[in-house]
Amino acid sequence: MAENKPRPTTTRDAAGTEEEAKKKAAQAAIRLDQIRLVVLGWRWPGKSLTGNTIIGREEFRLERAAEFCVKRQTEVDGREVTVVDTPGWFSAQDTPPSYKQELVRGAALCPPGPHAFLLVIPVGMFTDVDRARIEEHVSLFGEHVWKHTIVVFTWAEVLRTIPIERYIRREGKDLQWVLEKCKHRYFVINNCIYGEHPQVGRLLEGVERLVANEGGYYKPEEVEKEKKPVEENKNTDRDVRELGARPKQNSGLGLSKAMEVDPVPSK
Ligand SMILES: Nc1nc2c(ncn2[C@@H]2O[C@H](COP(=O)(O)OP(=O)(O)OP(=O)(O)O)[C@@H](O)[C@H]2O)c(=O)[nH]1
Ligand SMILES: [Mg+2]
Repeated sequence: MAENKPRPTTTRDAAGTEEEAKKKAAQAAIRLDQIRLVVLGWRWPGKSLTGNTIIGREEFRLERAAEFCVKRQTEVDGREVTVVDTPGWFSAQDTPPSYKQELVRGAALCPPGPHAFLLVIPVGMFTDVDRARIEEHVSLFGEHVWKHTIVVFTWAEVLRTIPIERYIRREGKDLQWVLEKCKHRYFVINNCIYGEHPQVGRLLEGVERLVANEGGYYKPEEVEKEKKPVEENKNTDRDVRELGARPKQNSGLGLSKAMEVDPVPSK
């Protein structure tokens, strides 16, 4: 029967297969045996549930306002994956110093340093205050943390058929500023899916590409180096000494910068 005959390979098919093979080879070349992740975000956007989705089990408790970091490990496709869940920062008031200290401790819980920080943002209204709070708290890890950060969107089911790109455009400059800081690395996670599903593998491949592009993992000791010029020039206050770099002032959008790294594919 005609439909059972092998299809003649066209130039286009061959080019497509070659492209596919190249992609696979490139991904295999940057494959890591171990992946260390720190999950960040304000309170209640789904940090712990995202951790559970990655681990594939209910390991992080979905209790409200967790105060301490929790570390869990699993194996995904032959890789040892470590996930550190952190306390969320406060949205409407100052985050207590003890929470900030615990947050910063998260990076030290997976020595020699996390490969990526997953900044969890729930799909919904995103304001200038959200942006400022993210900047303030992510900066506790030093400016170089942005090179290792991927935005992970939760609650994406509320978008129904709206593509995430349209949501990002519609939310405007504040959300776009965050994505620009992360070189447009983002991933849409479906926290309603547990266990075997290719989304976790795809997220980990995105982390591997980040590590290849940025030249390694996040090194906590670099925060000290960043702090030095500030300490030499100014009398810093107690919080800065205890917690790392001082939160920056808003520093504009810089949206004209070209996309340097492919978005982490989310589908
Ligand atoms: N429908 C839906 N529910 C979610 C999603 N992510 C999280 N949730 C729910 O939102 C609530 C908060 O999730 P958690 O993972 O505990 O949030 P968290 O960020 O760890 O919260 P804190 O530790 O208190 O800061 C829980 O009831 C979750 O089941 C999502 O993507 N979709
Ligand atoms: Mg939690």
